[in-house]
Amino acid sequence: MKVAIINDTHCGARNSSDIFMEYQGRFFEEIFLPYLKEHNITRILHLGDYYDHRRFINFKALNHNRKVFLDKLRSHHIHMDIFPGNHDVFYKNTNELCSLKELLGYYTDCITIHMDPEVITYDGLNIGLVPWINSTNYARCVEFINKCKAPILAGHFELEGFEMSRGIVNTHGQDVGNLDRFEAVISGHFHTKSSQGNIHYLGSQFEMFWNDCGDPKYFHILDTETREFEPILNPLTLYDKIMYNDTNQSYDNYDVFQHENRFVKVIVVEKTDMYSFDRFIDRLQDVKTHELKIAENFDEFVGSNVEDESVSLEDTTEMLDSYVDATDTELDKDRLKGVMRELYVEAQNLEIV
Ligand SMILES: [Mn+2]
Repeated sequence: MKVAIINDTHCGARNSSDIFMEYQGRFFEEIFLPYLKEHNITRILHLGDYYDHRRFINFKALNHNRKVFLDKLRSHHIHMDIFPGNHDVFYKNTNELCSLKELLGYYTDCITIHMDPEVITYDGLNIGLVPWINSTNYARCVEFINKCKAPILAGHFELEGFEMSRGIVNTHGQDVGNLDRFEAVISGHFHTKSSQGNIHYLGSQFEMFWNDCGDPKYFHILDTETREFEPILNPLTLYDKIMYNDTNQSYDNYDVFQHENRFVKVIVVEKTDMYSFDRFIDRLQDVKTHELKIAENFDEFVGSNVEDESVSLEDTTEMLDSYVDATDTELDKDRLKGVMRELYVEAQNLEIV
């Protein structure tokens, strides 16, 4: 038997923006539900964060989600097991007030909400489910984890040492008991897919922020016989980064229309021809994008008047260049300088979410 696993779907994401609502709708209608139909999959396990906002939801997002997903579960005879993630609960110290209980009540014929840790069985395979752990249910959840006999554990864990988003590691995790006991631990919560040993963060199914750009998103299919989790890529993305460097390519024939209806960030690595750059940006501005950001450093504005500053932009890029120059390596140093510069410009424009 095959079970589809989703997590962190965040209905109502980004303040219930129509852009994200439609993007999520397309995933359900064009990718996820057709896949289930094609492979005769009628069971879904959701690892929490069904809704985005802990305290409220917009009616339009709620109505849209019902049409593109919940009503389809019923008409396609699909059953979903779900437990709350941190975004599904109102209070930080208890799961008692939970949006899943408030909003999924009309769907109890096709959705089972698991508020407490328990073992469920899919075709003979036991899976331990653990809801979002807070101070009220902590002892109960840890005791369950330490005694659970199921080979697979599923939760919405906040574990130390795992990436929260790509490249950013969580440094203040929760001790949830002995996870080594399990053949596999799967978890929602962090939106980038990563694994360490038997523990697997599955990552969200959508791009929701700039730090999701270039980070592939998947849903998963559990085969209860082989106990393997197969990732299925969601090909639908929203964010594009353009690394502008006119020393290694011409932008005269660049297809700007590929960025239509997308979030676009131009990261200026090298700009030697101002005229070409302006023409490229003009063409890009004529395309209907959701957002167009241009990230560059402003070396040209750091002149003699700021020479006395001990730290300046100019110093940093020069320092990076001289560092590369001083490095004893067989690698292409110009290419290395370009990569360092990309990272530097991007780091200056990093968004904290
Ligand atoms: Mn989440």
